[in-house]
Amino acid sequence: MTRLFAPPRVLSRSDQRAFVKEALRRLDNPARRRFLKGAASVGAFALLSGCDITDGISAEGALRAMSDFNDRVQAALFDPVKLAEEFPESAVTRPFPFNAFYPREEAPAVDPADYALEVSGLVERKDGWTLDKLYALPQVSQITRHVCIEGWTAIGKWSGVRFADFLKLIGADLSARYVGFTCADGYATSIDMPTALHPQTQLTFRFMDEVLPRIYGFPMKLRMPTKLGYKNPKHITEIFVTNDYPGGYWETYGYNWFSGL
Ligand SMILES: Nc1nc2c(c(=O)[nH]1)N[C@H]1C(S)=C(S)[C@@H](COP(=O)(O)O)O[C@H]1N2
Ligand SMILES: [Mo]
Repeated sequence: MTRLFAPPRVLSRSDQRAFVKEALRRLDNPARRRFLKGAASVGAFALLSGCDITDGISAEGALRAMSDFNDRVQAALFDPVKLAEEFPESAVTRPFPFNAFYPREEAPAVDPADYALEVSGLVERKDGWTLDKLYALPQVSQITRHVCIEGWTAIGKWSGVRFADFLKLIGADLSARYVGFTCADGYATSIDMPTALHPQTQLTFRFMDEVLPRIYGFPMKLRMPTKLGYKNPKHITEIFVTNDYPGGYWETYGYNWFSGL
């Protein structure tokens, strides 16, 4: 078997200190960083990451631990009722940017006639949802900011059903850890249950008061103003509730899983 990485290296004392410093630097929110600086020590890091670096871990293990640490701290600090900022219609970004792991011409063309959203895993009612059935649910709108990790932000208007209401409707186990998403273009992602139940997390059918256009995720996307853009799956075909970590497309390439804003 070919080795893709250099053989693992054990961290020295000074590397360990540098490592904790770097982990803290990567917590993007300054308030979180300040909060943690007080408690920051090798011991606190070990506690939060479940990884005792004083035992000596490999460089590869250290990177993974740093990422887990970031996820856990973000999850622990997530406020399930704090609302993201909402904006007036006049603040909407036109034209709204498109982004995907392919050019816009390749966005999937889902046929509404034979579409049914699958729900699976830890839910009581697994019957498929046709678009007519979904469109008949009570809907809400939000004008919020989308933040892409590639360095742009844009404000848009999205409408759909509150995701918490939908999860209750399908009898989802609300104490499960994850909700996962499979998409028509092969994309996938997953989120924590507290974010799934956040009041602004929306199963979105409409963009700017029109049926969600193909490039923006027809027939539906999950809109979360509390998470980075790549956590907002477009063209959803399946939603599943699980306690087994589902990961995701960009998460597999090393993007942080929690990615809260
Ligand atoms: N199915 C699917 N969903 C996706 C992506 C994708 O490639 N496929 N890209 C993500 C990324 S990185 C961003 S920034 C947003 C872009 O959404 P937009 O085209 O509505 O701006 O979709 C996210 N959801
Ligand atoms: Mo993105």
